[in-house]
Amino acid sequence: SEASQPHIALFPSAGMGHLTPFLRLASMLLSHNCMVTLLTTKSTVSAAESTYISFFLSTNPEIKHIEFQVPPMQPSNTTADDPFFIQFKATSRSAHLIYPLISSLSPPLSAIFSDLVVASGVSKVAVYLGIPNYAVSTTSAKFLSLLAYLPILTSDAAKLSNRSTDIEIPGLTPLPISSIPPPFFNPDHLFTATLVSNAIALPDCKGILMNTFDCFEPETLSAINNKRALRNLPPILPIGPLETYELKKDLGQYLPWLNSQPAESVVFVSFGSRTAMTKDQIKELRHGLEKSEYRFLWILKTKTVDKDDTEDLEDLLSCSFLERTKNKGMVLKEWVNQQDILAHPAVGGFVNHCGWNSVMEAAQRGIPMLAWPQHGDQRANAEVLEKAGLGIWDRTWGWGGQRLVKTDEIQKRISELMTDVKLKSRAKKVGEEARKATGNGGSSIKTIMEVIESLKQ
Ligand code: BUP
Repeated sequence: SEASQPHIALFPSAGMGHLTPFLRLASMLLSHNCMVTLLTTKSTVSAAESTYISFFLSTNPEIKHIEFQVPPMQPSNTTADDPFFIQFKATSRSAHLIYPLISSLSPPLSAIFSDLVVASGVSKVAVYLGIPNYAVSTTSAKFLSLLAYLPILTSDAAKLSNRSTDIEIPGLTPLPISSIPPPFFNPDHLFTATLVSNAIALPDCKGILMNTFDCFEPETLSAINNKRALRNLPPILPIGPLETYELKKDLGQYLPWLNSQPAESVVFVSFGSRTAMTKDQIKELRHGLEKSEYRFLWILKTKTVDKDDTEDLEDLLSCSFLERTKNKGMVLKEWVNQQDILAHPAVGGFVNHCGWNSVMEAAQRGIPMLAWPQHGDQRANAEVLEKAGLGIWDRTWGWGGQRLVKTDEIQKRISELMTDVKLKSRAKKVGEEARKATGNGGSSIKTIMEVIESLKQ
């Protein structure tokens, strides 16, 4: 009956890193007999987003889809910025426009699960509708704690810019200043301003749903939930690693190639959907991979937005490299099904930027990581996965582009990633814990079930 079937609106913000956990959440809610309405903006920044949305809706026709038009930002003051940041801001400041689109849905909504980056506008809408709004965080609990504290931190610019040591959030392990994303030092930066304006609304949310699990970040989760830190926050609800769902059949060459490689022999290299490395850094990585002598599958991006990524592989890597390594490795400049690659028995290690979805996907499979954080939340995330035993991180590599990481350093760390038996067994253990959390009676399943239960009338 309708009374026992909650109707939940999901509202993700821009980028695959935000869309992916929402689609996984949608599929999970459907499997728990919820009704789902998906709210997306009329145009997306990347081609990947619109492809995933269409495919997901076509395979889940029971989902109601509402697209809404986001008035564009004035181009004059935004030209220099990352297109994803512009879309964050544009969506955030227009979030209240969803009200007329969702106020007369039938059956009426029981709750909204909205991206943290639109929390402020959506919280007000939820009050009007008399329903709870849960924020969905697409990052680690560690970085979320920094976001929650950001309004205080940035309210006193001197406080942040005079710092040379750690950021101390009372009740939590200090965060090294080197892990604070550089834009946070400028309160007027588009990225910072958008996050601050939404972070102040977190206390108005009913809870914060997180793609993480108890054993992965025990300290941060318990400090917040036991009110030893950030006392104004609502409960943090770890419901991860969010289960992957079936993607479009992959016609790429890499799966047949992986099928013919020995178990755990391949290094999978990917820096997520938004990281463009410099040509010089690509060159060092290329030499490092080749010198390490491991088999590899390397996904190469050279532009922030996929639609702009038109450069030829041959121009980027040299024909001789591709020729020399053609039996050993594969380099692709295309979208792949990362979740399927990480699940493949041939993959033995993951060189990655530490986007939080990637970290959770590796955790779920117990794949050891070589963390190479590039920007945003990624250094904080790297610290978390290192501490959890999922991977290694060389802090001296800095942020993406901060310095050129050389061939020999890369070779050394890749070898460590692929040969360290202790690392391998710790990572396997993380995989077991992750699957326990999402298996029958696991902590993450219990948490989401309680939320769903509370939404039944
Ligand atoms: Br690239 C790529 N295929 O080719 P993150 C990514 N993904 O399936 P983000 C693919 O996209 P930032 C590809 O599995 C993950 O679920 C990947 O999210 C998938 O990083 C998602 O890992 C990417 O959170 O970078 O969003 O690319 O951290 O900068 O937001």
